Amino acid sequence: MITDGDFEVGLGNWQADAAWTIDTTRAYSGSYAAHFAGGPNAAGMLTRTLALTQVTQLAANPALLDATLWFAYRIENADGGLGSTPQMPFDDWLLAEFRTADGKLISSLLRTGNSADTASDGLPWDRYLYRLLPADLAPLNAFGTVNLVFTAFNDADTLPTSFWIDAVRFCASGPRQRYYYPLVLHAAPAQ
Ligand SMILES: [Ca+2]
Ligand SMILES: [Ca+2]
Repeated sequence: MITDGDFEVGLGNWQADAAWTIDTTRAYSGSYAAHFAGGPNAAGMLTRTLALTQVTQLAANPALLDATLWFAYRIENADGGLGSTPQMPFDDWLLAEFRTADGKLISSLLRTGNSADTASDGLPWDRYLYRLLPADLAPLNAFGTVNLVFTAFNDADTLPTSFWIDAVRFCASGPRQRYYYPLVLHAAPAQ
């Protein structure tokens, strides 16, 4: 079974810009997590392509109830800046989104950053849970293959914000069956 959502065997099938690496200093599960190293103008995307063929079949089945996306994330910051707009009150930020293979936004999942719940003042790890109802699954089904994308960015100052992602799960469930994210992937991981 493929289980690269924990980053215990490296990036697996995740695609990562240089700013995202596998880190051993922080982990929610096991000993490793994906880490975005903050710094002036640091930017990078961490992407997992999800082939939703099996989920699509499930969605066409009225027995399907819902799907769940779950992950843990951690914010450590040295920057107290509040950005320039009420809609984006961060100097340094992290987004989680579903995007098409060519980068178009399908749905925004999480928008957070340096002024949100940080490890120094709040929970060491925040836990994200999103329950996708059939209406949420419909646009994903239309694409068949979608990217789960974490995008991180730091502004130009020398006050960094670093982010960690770990224990990513995607689970589609019906009344009698439960399919876990690793089982709906087509490709074997490249170690
Ligand atoms: Ca881990
Ligand atoms: Ca900053």
